[in-house]
Amino acid sequence: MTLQNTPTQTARDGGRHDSPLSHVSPSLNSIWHVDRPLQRGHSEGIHWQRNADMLLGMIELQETDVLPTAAGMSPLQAASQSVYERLFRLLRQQDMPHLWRVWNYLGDINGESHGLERYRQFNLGRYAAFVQAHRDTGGQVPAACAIGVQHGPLSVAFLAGSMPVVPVENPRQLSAWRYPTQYGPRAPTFSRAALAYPPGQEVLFISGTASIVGHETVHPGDVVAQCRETVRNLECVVQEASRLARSAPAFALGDMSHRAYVRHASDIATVQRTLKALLGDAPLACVRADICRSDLLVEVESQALHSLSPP
Ligand code: 3EB
Repeated sequence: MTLQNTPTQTARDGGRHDSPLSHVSPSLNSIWHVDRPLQRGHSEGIHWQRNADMLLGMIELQETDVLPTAAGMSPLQAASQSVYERLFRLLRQQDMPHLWRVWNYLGDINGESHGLERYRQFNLGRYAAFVQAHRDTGGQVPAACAIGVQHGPLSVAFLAGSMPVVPVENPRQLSAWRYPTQYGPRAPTFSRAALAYPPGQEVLFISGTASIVGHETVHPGDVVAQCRETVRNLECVVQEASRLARSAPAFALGDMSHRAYVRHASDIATVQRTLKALLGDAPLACVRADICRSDLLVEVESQALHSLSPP
């Protein structure tokens, strides 16, 4: 059983997953290959595919299709809670308990309504669903990204497995689940990276990583400096992941594949050039998207697959 992820657009046997953003750019189309037959289904509003070891799901929910369940709750908060409640119900029904990696895409992420930025509304709903499902909200949490698109439904893709991940934090950054309330009433529920274990493999998922040191944005307004700080953060997470990893040799940024989300289209060439110089020949896709803090101009997510030698 091997897992492969290629940035191509060609579907092969096994699993194919079109990212919610694949209509925006083919480089956002992520295809996971597995070499054993998959079972497919649709339940809880989620399209999913699974084998014995892991499950890949995708759900889209229109905010107008969800009724807020409490006074003052925004439609996005209600939709976010509903998406994650469905996700956790599916994982329970499928006996696939461990959430590995989540890709969250929401419209107008920095917009404000109900007295709160929409990303912060999303955090309220996500957090509530983790609590409702008796899940850990700090420590054992999945790797993730939360990215803004211009419009469209709340779209969440996820990978889950029969085996738990080893969460990885970044010593240069406060764990996001410990962020103080200046970033919103509920902290985001994700780890800086996760080591996941399909049979015979070790997969490193690095969450969306940005120019944040401690909990503060550094270099506002300077996209090149933000790129450099982001790479320093990636290096630090990779080092921490390698310390916790079972596979050898250590993970290295130059052997991973990367995707950069860039706030301003006019910065894409600069980001491409700056990151290329720091990441070498590693595959890098740059796409336009909004980032969850309005002062962040760029965010990078990365992944690598190692095979584990048999014991
Ligand atoms: C940060 O470090 C940048 O809410 O799931 C990165 C990765 C970010 C995931 C999420 C948010 C999320 O806080 C933002």
